[in-house]
Order: sequence, then C-alpha cells, then structure tokens
Amino acid sequence: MKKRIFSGLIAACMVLTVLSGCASSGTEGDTLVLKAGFSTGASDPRVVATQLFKEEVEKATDGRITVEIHTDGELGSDSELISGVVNGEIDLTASSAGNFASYAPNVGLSAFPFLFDDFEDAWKFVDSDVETKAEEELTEVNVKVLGHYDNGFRCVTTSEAAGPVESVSDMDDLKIRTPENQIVMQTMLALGAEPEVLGFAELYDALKNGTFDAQENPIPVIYNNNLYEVQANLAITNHSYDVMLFVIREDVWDSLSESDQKILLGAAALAQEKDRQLIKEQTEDYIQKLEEAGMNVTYPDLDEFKGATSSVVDSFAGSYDPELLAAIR
Ligand code: EAX
Repeated sequence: MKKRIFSGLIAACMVLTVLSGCASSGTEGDTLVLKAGFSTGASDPRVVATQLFKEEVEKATDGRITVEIHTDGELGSDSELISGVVNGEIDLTASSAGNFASYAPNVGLSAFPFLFDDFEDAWKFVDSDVETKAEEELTEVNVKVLGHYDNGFRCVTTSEAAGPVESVSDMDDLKIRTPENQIVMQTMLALGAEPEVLGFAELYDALKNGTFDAQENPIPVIYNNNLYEVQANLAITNHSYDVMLFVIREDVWDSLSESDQKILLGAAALAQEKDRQLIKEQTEDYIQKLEEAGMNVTYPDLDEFKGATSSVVDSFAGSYDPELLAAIR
C-alpha cells in the first residue's frame, strides 16, 4: 500500500512540474533579453530614447527583462532590421514608417510631401486613429507598434560640387540618396532629382567618395551622424515629415504577461516623449551648429517646392486605402 501511495505522489509531482513549466511561459518569473537594433549612432534621439526605455523596463522588472542596444547598423540596415523583427531575429527596432511600407502599404502615408506645418500638427495626426488604421496590417507580419518616435522634417543636403539648392531648378538631375521609401523617392522625382536607395549606415562613405551629390534627412540626423563633414550645403526644405515606428516582435509581445505588457507600454510612452522633445529641440538648435560646422544654409521658396510635389499623392492613388488617402487630402 505504502509503495502505491509513494508512486502516486511521484506521478503527481511530475504532472505539477510539467504544468508549472507550461504555465510559466509568458508569466512572471521568465527572464527575457530583448535585442534592439538601430541604423544610426548612439547619440541619435531614437537610441537615447530607447536607452530610457531599457532603464525603465529593467527597473520595473528587477532585471528580469533586459534590453540589449545595438547601433550603427551593426545588426543591419533599416530594411534588414525590420525584416529581422518580421522573421524573429531581432526583438526591437525604430525606423521611419515609410521603411515598413513593403510589408504594410498603408503605413508611411504621413510621409507625403508638405503634409504638416509643424511638430504639433504632425503628432496630432500620428497619434490619431487614421495612423492606427494605417498600421493595422503590421500585426499580420509579426510587428507590434509600441510607440511613435520622431525623426523630424527631412531636408536636402548637397556636396560642394553640386552647389546649394536655392530653388526647384537646382534639384534637376541631382543624384540624391534616399531611404527605401517610395513616397520620398517619388517626391525627389517630382522635384526633378534622380533618387537612389542606399542603407543609411553606408551613406557617410558614399557621400565622402562622391557616389552621390546629395541626400535628404532631418536636421538631427544630419548633425548626430556627422553628415556635415561630407556635405557642404543644407537647404531647409522640410519636404517630408518622418515619423518612426518603435516596434517589437508580435510573437514576443504575445508571450508576455499582461503586467509585463503594461510595463513595456509605459516605458515606451516615456521613451516616445523623450524622443519627441529631443527631436524638436535639436531641429530648432542644430541649424546654427551646422552653420558653425561650415555648412552653407539656404531657405528655398517652399511654395515652389509644394507646387512641384502636389501630384505625388495622386501617384499613390492605387496603393493606399482610399479612405486613408481622403483623410490625408
Ligand atoms: O535616420 O535612412 C534614412 O535616411 C533614415 O532617415 C534613417 O533612419 C536615418
């Protein structure tokens, strides 16, 4: 009899061990390392903001969940970082919304030329349900949006040889590097330039060796990644607002307990605020720094640029949800 009770106890313990093993996945107690990758340097606001996200998450979980930050394209270019999240090699990244368009065509519509007058105008849109609707398709490709960082308003820089951009005619035949963003490329084509895609981590050297005459990026990116060392002129075009999606692998997100999900969302909200504050400040302060670093800054007539790019939205009529396009118009 004793033997039967003893073997019953053993069996019961084995069942409990198996159950607690299954039940524990995704609840309190699991340690987790989240690998985060970025195409830019550590001083870029998206990385500074994610550093705050890291600190908040590690503090709130007593180090049970940790975040590993990799910068300068170490884990790949923007499109490789995004595909890394999609196929589960990378857990977190932040990249311009337009870089996600190949997975979710409606995402990135906030990049249409001259859509917003200032940051408050842009943040109102990005935090609206129109943007949420545009991002819905991302969940089908394993991408969960944790927050909206800000890259700023994109401006054109050119080499000494290409000369400054004072008007649209100075954009004619300009060999300009762009990210893999169809709206930005169409905007450059509408201005008469010749856009070509290149990963951001290779951009500095490509400008240095003259592969491109020009590139376009927001003021903070130009300064924080030292592009003023290889570009002589900056034209304040603000031609495209560049929202960034701060994203996590959906499968990892789904495996988290509700309380851990709340911790990540709270940390992402603080990071988003930090990023936006830095980008706004740097956009206002860094033009002077770029002039002090030797860049020749011009302020072209933006009405001419707006006129030349007013047809860009129409060229995407077929590839965006008509309701979303109507909201944009
Ligand atoms: O900010 O590739 C680009 O031009 C993007 O702006 C990139 O994320 C750097």
